[in-house]
Amino acid sequence: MDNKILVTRSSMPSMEEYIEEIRSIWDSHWLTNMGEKHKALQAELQKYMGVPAVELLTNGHMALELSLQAMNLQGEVITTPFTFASTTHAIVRNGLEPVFCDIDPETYTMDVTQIERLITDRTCAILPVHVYGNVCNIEEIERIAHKYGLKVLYDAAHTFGETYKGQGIGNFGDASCFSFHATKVFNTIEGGAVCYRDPDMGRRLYELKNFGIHGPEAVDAVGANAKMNEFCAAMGLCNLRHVDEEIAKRRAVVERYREHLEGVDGLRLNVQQPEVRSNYAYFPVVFDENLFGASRNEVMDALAQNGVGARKYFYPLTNTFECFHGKYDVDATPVALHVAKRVLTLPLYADLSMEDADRICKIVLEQKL
Ligand code: T4K
Repeated sequence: MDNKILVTRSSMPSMEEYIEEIRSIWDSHWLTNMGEKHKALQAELQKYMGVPAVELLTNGHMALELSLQAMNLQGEVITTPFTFASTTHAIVRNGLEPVFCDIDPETYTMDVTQIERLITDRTCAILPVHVYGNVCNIEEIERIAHKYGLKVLYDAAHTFGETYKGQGIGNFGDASCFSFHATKVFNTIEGGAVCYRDPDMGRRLYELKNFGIHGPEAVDAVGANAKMNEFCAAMGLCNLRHVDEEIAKRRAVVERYREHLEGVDGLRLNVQQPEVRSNYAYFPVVFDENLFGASRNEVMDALAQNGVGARKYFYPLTNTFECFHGKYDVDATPVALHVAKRVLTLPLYADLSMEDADRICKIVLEQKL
């Protein structure tokens, strides 16, 4: 094992705690298909997230894909290219057309002033991303969706545990999709969830995640298999006990980074949103080479030479992916392109030591001319 620092490191309970949690699985031999752990995690999460309903799934991507399918949409979906591949792929894999909206230069979330001009008679939904845990302009998105009769599905993969104006972040839009991947603030190894309000949405999601099976002899719909298994749910039950402490530790790292990097010419640190209780999911820094004296790539290389693995989340933009063969006009989202070319997310996880945070900042600042 080397002592490299990677962009993140999975949170894990003690081995003893996990073994204690999974012990009953050896008694029951019940490994998957909505067992006791699944039921317990679902109930715990509903409380913790402060939402009316939550459905557990195998991962955040299937949460997005099946939510779009459950909404029974056709046509165009307005979304952002400044995101992980999953967001755009979920749209395309549903036979829907992504229409890319530019991003706001402060929050990197969808620029709501650009949405209305992208609406056509084929638009059926808006799929914004609370990227890095930065909350979208929820009120304006609701207003536009209401005015044009559009569905709203939030990609909330980065926002587990956040609140906006005191309400759990899963309460907005028609549904919100969360990722519980190993790299996230809260993980179930692999996993995801959808928070929703409409019971019909819940019924449809359940069908889609379990082959459309309604009873031993009743298959009423064509569904996939996207059930969370008992070992993943058990990991979630353990991690949930510690998540507040984990978020507090992440916050301390973020504050340390800010002490070193705030106010440095040519560095733009992530926005702090007063009405959001943050989960400190990511620490993106946007480098202005002309002011700072070194480019994002030069800083990334310098960090790598010192065993520090920062990442370019989110470069390249999804609308430039090779799999789309130049189908989308990247010049239509100039702010997203500008940020994607300059952003670097620094390592961030609960157990990152203050000494390592200091060392990372020192390497970054040494690149400054
Ligand atoms: N929407 C958005 C906006 C998302 O960001 C994501 C996922 C999704 C939807 C889809 O959710 P999921 O279907 O994944 O639940 C990672 C994650 O795999 C992905 O979940 C995440 N977004 C994305 C932003 O990051 P990679 O390709 O960068 O992961 P990887 O394997 O390079 O890991 C990054 C670092 O994490 C490693 O350097 C070390 C650490 N790590 C990784 C793994 C796999 C661990 O500490 N433990 C681990 O088990 O995509």
